[in-house]
Amino acid sequence: MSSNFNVDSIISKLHQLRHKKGKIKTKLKENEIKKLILLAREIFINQPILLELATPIMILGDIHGQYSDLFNYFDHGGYPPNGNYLFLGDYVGRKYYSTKLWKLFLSCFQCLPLSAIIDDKIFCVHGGLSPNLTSLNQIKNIKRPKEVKDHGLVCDLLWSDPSPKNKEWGLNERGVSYTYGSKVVNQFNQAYGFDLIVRAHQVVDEGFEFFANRSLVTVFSAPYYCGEFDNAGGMVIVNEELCCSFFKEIMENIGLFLFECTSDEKDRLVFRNKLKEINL
Ligand SMILES: [Mn+2]
Repeated sequence: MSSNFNVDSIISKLHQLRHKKGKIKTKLKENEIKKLILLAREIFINQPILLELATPIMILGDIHGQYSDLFNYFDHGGYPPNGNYLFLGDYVGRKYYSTKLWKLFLSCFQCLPLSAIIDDKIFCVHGGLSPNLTSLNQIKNIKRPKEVKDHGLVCDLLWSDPSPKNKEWGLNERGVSYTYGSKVVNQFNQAYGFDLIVRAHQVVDEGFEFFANRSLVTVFSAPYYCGEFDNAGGMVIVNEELCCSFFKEIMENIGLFLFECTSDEKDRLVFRNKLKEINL
């Protein structure tokens, strides 16, 4: 990297755009964007593909380029590095973007980690589980950069969905990957000692939605997605005791509020092993 490349000044330029609406014109030069992508790519590929993260941490689902919403989450959770965030994917929107830099962005996205584990207890992924997944080492062994095929382990981690229609595996209406039911979720969590799966990939009305008796939660962080839905945006906040609470974004600058678990819900979401350790 050349010495005049300054990430902090780029962040500050981007920060100035937080209240802009519609088609946002960045003040960045094409060359700066290219360098930024290459730098990010280098960082991603040197991280483990299955991240091992610690609490406290905040987890966001699809953000789909809803730029000013991103800052509302940062306002609540603290700006990085003061707040620690895990984003579960689908970062870009579907319109107004240059195809010129697309290939470069793609080469960067192909190096992103695919999943994460928080304090050994929470498994995080974009889409969900896979019938091909029999050991977490299979994820660790995936080589990057990776192209996503329309079937197989990587495809399922990115594109499978939970479904109440079938307790086991089912056909996915998207025409790609599978659906998985409560039995699959429970068996997976039991096999690997997880208490919760956090995934994204689907619009959910409240910004977060539980599945399989709170063994899985879908989080979606783009409120009023595309201007076509009236969904809230959600963020999972995991504290040091592995207690989860949920921040809900209703409408920018109008209603930001924190949904906290009732004490009963807290009991079920605090992970008992960890709690024991703290009490000792
Ligand atoms: Mn998705």
